[in-house]
This record gives sequence, structure tokens and C-alpha cells, in this order.
Amino acid sequence: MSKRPIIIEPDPILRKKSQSLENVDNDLRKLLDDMLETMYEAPGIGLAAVQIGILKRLIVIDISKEDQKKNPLFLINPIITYKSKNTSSYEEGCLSLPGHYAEIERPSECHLEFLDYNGKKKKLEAQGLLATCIQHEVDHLNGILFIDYLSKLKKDMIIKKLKKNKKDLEKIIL
Ligand code: GNR
Ligand code: NI
Repeated sequence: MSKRPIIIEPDPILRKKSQSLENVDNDLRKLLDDMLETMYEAPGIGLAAVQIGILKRLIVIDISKEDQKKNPLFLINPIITYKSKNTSSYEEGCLSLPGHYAEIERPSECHLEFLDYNGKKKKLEAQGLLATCIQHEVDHLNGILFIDYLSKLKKDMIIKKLKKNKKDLEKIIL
């Protein structure tokens, strides 16, 4: 397994739509293993392949607490088949928006169909943090970030700060 660099906003790759997978083979599983290591190292509770620059419909999630047994979830070609009318709000973060957090309201429950690590078709009914995380990650596959749900003013302010961080970093490297 190897850790890969995470792409930070603003970057046009994060706005592209990811493509479905045709089959699940060992190369794909190697990529999923790299995604999981990258997520654990970050650390984060979810990661979409686009965040390491790969436009494929792949997600890894693990919402287990630090003192709990790891519980990785691999989602290939996920499709949300149901979103509840009820909503709930969580303070969201994103590894592609380091240092920025915001309360985001989303359906509190969702149902999902996907292929698992072995390419087997699975269904999942999610609530709470898992439902929020799944929706955040599926958004990534469609080029959507959580800041897209904020006012234009708040969103522009966050993008401006991230841009400045990138510029300042360039100066240090050059
Ligand atoms: O690590 C993460 N935490 C998080 C918290 C609330 C809602 C969603 C998330 S996902 C995020 C990691 C990430 O950027 N995934 O794309
Ligand atoms: Ni994210």
C-alpha cells in the first residue's frame, strides 16, 4: 500500500465527473488499498478517488472511532437509491479544503447500491454520520464540494484563502 498526495481546491480536477468502473480486478483493489491508506494517514473518515486525481467512481469510508476496531467500507459505482425527506446537519470538513469546516444540512438517511471490494453487488441503508459521509463522497464523484452549499460570499472567501495558501507554499518551494 502507498500513500498518495491529496488534491486541494482550487483545482479543476475536483470539478470533473468521475467515470463508472467496468470490472473489479486486482489493480483496482490495489488502488482502493492506496486510497484507504491515504485516508487513514490524512486522517479522514472518507476519500473519493478524484481527491487523489483519479476520475473513477470509487470511495473509501471508515467512521470507526480511534479506540475502535477499523471498519473500512469500499464503495465502487455507488448509486443513491433513496434520500429521506428528514434532514440533519453536521459540521463537515474535507481533505481537499484543509482547515475549513461548515454546518451542512443533508437528508438524514440514504440507501445505496454499490459493488464491494470483491465486485459483489451490495445494498446499504445509512443514517447519521455514515449517511452524511456517503453523500459528501458521492458529491465528489459528481464534481461537487460542500462549499457549493454555502452562500457565494462564504464560498468565495474559503476559495480565496485556499488560493493564497497555495501561492504562499509556491514561494517556500521556489
Ligand atoms: O474527514 C472527513 N470528515 C468529514 C466530516 C463530516 C462530513 C464529511 C466528512 S468527509 C471528510 C474527508 C473527505 O474530504 N472526504 O471526501
Ligand atoms: Ni471531501
